[in-house]
Amino acid sequence: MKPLKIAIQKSGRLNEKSVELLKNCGLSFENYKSSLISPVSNFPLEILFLRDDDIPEYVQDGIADLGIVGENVIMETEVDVSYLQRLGFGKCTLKIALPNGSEIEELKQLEGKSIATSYPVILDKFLRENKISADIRTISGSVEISPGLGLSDAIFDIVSTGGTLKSNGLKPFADVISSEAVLIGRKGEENHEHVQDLIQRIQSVLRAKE
Ligand code: PRT
Ligand code: ZN
Repeated sequence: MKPLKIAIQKSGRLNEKSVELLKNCGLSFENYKSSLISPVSNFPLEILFLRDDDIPEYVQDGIADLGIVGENVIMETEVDVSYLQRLGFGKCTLKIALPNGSEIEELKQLEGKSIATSYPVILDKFLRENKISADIRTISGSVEISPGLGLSDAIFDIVSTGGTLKSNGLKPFADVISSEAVLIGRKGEENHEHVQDLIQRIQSVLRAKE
């Protein structure tokens, strides 16, 4: 039988915890930074190391059967995948933040303002739900410096400790979604024997941590 494929982040905030989780499940594999694919020697599984942004689509399209990625990335890419298990790491909140001196006090005062973000889909949905029409400026990184440069009135970005907001003269204003790393799977494959086996191993690792 063909081995399953699980996609995890190649490098970045979720890489180490994803590798640790799989190792704690008893899976034996090499974690070379240079390789994009690593076979597991004691389970019918291969590990694909990818940019996190690509993981949801790879799983939706069946290039990978499973993936470990932040919920924020899944929501932003609007893919159709199964949520199999919350993993308890990579926790963060996506927030709208304002410059310290901003006169904005209520959500509706964002009407007509510009908001810089790397998450335009999630922000657009939130603004629509709140019947606010604002100018979403999509930028790929360093969103926090945008108000200081006069490029936007507000930002919408990932926050964990809030230190980055603070050091850029920004303050949290509205929480939009909270996120953590989750195990996702291709639709229709949830009951595959090895998928179930892996979910059970992951659940017992998580239980042992409680
Ligand atoms: O290279 P690749 O595309 O794979 O990685 P990436 O650079 O897109 O993502 P990465 O590694 O930065 O983050 C991966 C995932 O970790 C995100 O999609 C979130 O689900 C999750 N996560 C958890 C975070 C944070 N916490 C976080 N703090 N992602 C980003 N941040 C940023 C935050 O925006 C700020 O700029 O880290 C900075 C520090 O945050 P504070 O609030 O602690 O100062
Ligand atoms: Zn990314």
